[in-house]
This record gives sequence, structure tokens and C-alpha cells, in this order.
Amino acid sequence: MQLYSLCFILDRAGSSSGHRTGRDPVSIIERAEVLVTSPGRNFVTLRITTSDGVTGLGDATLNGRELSVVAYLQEHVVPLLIGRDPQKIEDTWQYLYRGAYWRRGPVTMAAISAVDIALWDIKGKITGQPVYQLLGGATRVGALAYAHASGSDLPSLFTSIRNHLDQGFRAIRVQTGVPGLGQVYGVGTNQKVGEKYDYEPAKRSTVPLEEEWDSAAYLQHIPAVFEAVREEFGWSLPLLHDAHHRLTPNEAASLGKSLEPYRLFWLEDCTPAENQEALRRVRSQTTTPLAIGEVFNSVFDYQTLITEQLIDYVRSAVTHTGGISGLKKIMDFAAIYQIKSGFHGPTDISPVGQAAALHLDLAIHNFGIQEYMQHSAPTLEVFQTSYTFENGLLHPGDNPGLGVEYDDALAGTFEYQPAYLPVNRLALDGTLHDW
Ligand code: EZ4
Ligand code: CO
Repeated sequence: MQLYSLCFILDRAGSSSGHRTGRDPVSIIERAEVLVTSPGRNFVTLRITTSDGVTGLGDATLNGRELSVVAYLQEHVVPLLIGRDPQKIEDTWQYLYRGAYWRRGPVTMAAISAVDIALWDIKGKITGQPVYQLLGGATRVGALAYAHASGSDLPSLFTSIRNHLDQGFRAIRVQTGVPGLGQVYGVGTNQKVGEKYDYEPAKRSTVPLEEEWDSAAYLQHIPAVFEAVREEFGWSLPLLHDAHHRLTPNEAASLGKSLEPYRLFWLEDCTPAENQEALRRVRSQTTTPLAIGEVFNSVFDYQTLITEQLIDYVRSAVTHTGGISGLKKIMDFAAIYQIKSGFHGPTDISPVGQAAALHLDLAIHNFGIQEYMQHSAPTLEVFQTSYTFENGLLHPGDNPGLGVEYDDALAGTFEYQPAYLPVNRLALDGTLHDW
């Protein structure tokens, strides 16, 4: 008898589910499909289907490097998923991260994110609960969202801010052109009065566009922009600004100081932060709150920044940091140091990734703010969402799972097109400059 049960266990261990943690699964992962569509910009989605016919969606979009994640998923992840227990989210996460030998990196982590998000979606549908309930339930009524306002000059910037305030936004990111420079990244087409935000289009080109940059001209210009915005819109409106990693630590410290009088909600990506120690210089020189992390993909990218309290906000996306499970771990670590969330939510995070962020936003205690750029109409026809925006707050809705549906037929009409983020070179001499 004993021998029989031993054989039984061995047999199960060798079965397609491949591991022995707990009870036999009620259902198994039967199919995992990597879906690519381009309704205005490229999105990569993983759809996992269980033997019970439950489906879950995960976002795997890595802007400008989309097909590398498609290959990683198709060649190295999908074959490992088939036969696994869809309920074992944490075990699958560890299996793909710890078990891969090659840890971290944006491609690997975007792939793991997609699996993790899709499995949370499935668990929600199996249990009949929205994902935020499974994460501990709501700790707030909604997630404060911030919009992107921009203009090439002050009048067009003001129009853009007013348009967003009219839509109900209660926090605004401010970006402008810089005198003497041409197109500046993050500054959209100038809006007309009452016009809805012109979502940041993907740059559809087979090579990156090149833009000009001049840090001295930028540092000279930006404080005056914030002075003008405060004069026009008052002091109670939370204002944010993104420097897109362009400055040295010393320049970043100087910008932080010169913006202190305008009481920013945050200054984002003031300097490239792969050298985390560099932020000590910035932090010691200014009380302007700092947000970093949209290009990070693991807790180790944040280790010094968090333990030394060199930042105030974690900027990661659920899509790039190992999914809901990965980002939740980072946020729990950050909470000990009074660091809050400010999850990345541009239009290159798909509505699936955005929905996943909103469930996490609602559940974690150390929520700060959520970026909300609003996807284009074609994107929202392919990805039908249940999240709402009211009174400046986002809510993920109460559908079981994430609350996003994918329209296959429509998605199939939008073929992938190579698209790149721009690069920038110094206006002075063409030197390729930091992002
Ligand atoms: O440049 O999402 O804060 N938001 C940003 C974005 C990023 C793009 C990169 O893929 O900086 O606009
Ligand atoms: Co940014």
C-alpha cells in the first residue's frame, strides 16, 4: 500500500504539471497565445486559457522592443506553462524568475509580468472577484490620476492644462518646448481649446527619429514655466514634471533646488539611475520630491534608492516589473521607508497593464498617484475596459478578474509596425545624449 502511494506521488511529480506543491489542480493551463496588435501603436498580450475554458490576459508590451518579448514568451515561456496549475501564481512566478538562471532584464521581466497578470485575471474569474479584492480589498475609493499637459509655449501649455482640468483631472504633469530647440520629447501636438488630449502617437519608423537636446537651455527655461503655471492656476493643483533621465546628478540637484519654490508633487527621472548612489547628491541638495523607475524591472534596481530613502515615488509599471506579484513586493519593501507608488501609465502600457495597475493602486496602502494618458479610440475598441475615471479618480471596476476583454477579430486588422522612441543628440555637436 505504502509502495503504491509512493509510486503515485512520483507519477504526479513526473506529470505535465511538473511539480508537487499541494493538491492536484482542478484545472490546468491548456493554451497560452501571444497576441500582437497595433491599433495606433503596438501591443503584446498573453492570453492563457485553462482546461475549464477560463481565460486571462497579461500585458507584455515593451515599447520599441516588442518582438523580443514575443520571442521570449513563445520560445521559452509558453511551453513551460502548458499543464501547470493556473491557481499557483507565486510558484509560477518563482519558477520563471528563480528557475530561469538568467534573472531580471526588461525582456524577461515583461514576459514574467504578462504571465503573472494573466494568472491574476484567471484567479479573479475563478473566484468571481475583481483582482483588487484578492489583493486584500480596497484601501481607498479610487486612484488619484495625473494627466499629461504640454505645449510648445506657455499659451498652448495653458490651453492643454485647462482642457485636462475640464475633463476632471486633479493633478497635471507639465512639459514644454525649450527656446532654441525643436521638438522636445513628451511635448505633444498643441491642443485647441476644448480639444481632448492628442495621445502620444508611436513614432512609426524603422529607425528612431533624432531630436535635439541642450541641458543648459532646459535648466534656464523650466523654472519660469512653473512660475507662470502657478500664477495662472494657483497653488493647490498638484504639478509634476519629467526630466526623462537627461541631467547629471549635479544638474538634477540644481533643477530640484530651482523648482522648490513651485512645490512640485514630484520631479521624475531627473538623472539616469542605474548608478543608484548618484541620487545621494540630488537628495542631499533638494527637498523637491523625486520619482524614479519606469525603466527598472526588479527590486534590486531600487535597493539603494529605497533603503537610503533617496526617492519618494516608485515609478515602475506592472508590465515591466514582474507583474502584480513583482510590483507588490517592491511596494511592500518601499512602504517601510515611507515611499509611495506612482505607477507608469503611458499609452505604451496596454489597457491590460493599466487595469492591473489600478487593482494594485486600490489595494496597497502606500499608493501615491497613477499616471493616466488615455488610450486612443481604436486601442479601446480592441481592449474593452471596465475602469472608470470620475472626479479625478480612477477605479478598476468590479468585474471578476481584471475587467478587460480582447476583441480578436478587430485586433487582427491592425498589423504590427516597427516603431521606436526617439533618440536625442546635443544641439551643440551631435553627441548622443542620455534618455
Ligand atoms: O517615455 O512610456 O512618464 N512617462 C514617460 C513615457 C515614456 C514612455 C517610454 O516607453 O516618460 O512617456
Ligand atoms: Co517618465
